[in-house]
Amino acid sequence: MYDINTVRKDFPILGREVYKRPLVYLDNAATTQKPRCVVEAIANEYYSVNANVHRGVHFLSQQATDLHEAARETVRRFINARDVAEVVFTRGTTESLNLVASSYGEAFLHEGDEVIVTVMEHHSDIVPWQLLRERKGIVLKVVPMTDEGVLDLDAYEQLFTPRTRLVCVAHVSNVLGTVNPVKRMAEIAHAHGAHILVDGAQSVPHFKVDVQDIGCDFMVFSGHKVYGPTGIGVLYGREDLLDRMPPYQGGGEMIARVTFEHTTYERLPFKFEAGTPDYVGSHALAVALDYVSALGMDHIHAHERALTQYAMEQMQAIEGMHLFGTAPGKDAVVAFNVGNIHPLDLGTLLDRLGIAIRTGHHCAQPLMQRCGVEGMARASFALYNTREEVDALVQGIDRVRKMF
Ligand code: C6P
Repeated sequence: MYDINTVRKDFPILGREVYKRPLVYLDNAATTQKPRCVVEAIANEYYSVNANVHRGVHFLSQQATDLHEAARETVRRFINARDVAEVVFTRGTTESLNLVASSYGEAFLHEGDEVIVTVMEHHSDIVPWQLLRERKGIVLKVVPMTDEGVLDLDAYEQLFTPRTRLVCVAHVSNVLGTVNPVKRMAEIAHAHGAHILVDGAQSVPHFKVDVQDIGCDFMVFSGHKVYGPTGIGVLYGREDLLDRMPPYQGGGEMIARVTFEHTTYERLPFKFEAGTPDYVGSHALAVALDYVSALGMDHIHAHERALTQYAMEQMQAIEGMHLFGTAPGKDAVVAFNVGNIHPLDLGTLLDRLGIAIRTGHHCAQPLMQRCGVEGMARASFALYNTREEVDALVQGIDRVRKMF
């Protein structure tokens, strides 16, 4: 049984007040709060294990290395990668995407080659490809969507040419909550001889993501959005591809042997992990993944889907409400505007009621342009949010609306 009251007790911050009101934290797509076990894992490692990994022969270094490599295995299991060689630790989704753009771009992309992105991508899955376009003259193509926020799969298929090399798609939109059909999109990409990268920043925290089942070539996510610490993230890549890609950065950890004449590189995944890794972060991420696994990703998903549906129903009834993203099966994110109220005003006034939401372009300006707005307000849910919090949001929005 998924007992929300027990679950909430694991997150001390949820008990605090802001402006003398109970905190209603609905900005989970930006970052999630951390359960006690994750915070304690960080403190305990610094208190009693801390040493640099992969270098020392001494006890602490070996213990820290064991925790770091055990974390890699936890991630592997969590996303069902074939081998730990396919799990690269990075600073987060953004660095993972830049790593692929830089390294895959170097190995596989030439002038005139095409990369397909979608209209609902986050800037971190657009700008690295634009930087590559400036460096290498690749061509960027964009999958359009319907007004409901559903990708147009016919249009997607028509974008492919013999020069298409890679597709990059958000598994779940951080604005619309649309769950994109990445498995089908992978089949189509592969049928055209292209690779596919799935941005799992907004899917990994909400439901089981199985990279082998999806059949993707790359998948990226951030630790801090899945109850882990900031500064740690993951790049999953198919081993044969990672093997053929050059290092992203040079330094310690990623080399086999260095002379002034010639350097050879470490085996996977270390080839992509130059410098001291965030070994405390990786361990704490593993603790977070174990935490959500123990709750059950299916339970978390069911809870959040029901909450999202409830929020959509309640919010729809508010006068002047415009909801963005009404795709069937949408997940954990509700973006909206109310009448002519500027989203920043809405967010600021809700904040005074203790309700934390995000406002603005959500790092998806091309999507804002597609929707014909400068910005939106956005509530996003996590495993610890309740119906009462949705009610507080709805009442809060209504109260703000009446002020205008
Ligand atoms: N979206 C949001 O409030 P980083 O910052 O590297 O952890 O994640 C970047 C990122 C990439 N892809 C998607 C789909 C995302 O949602 C995000 C982060 C946050 O929506 C911060 S802008």
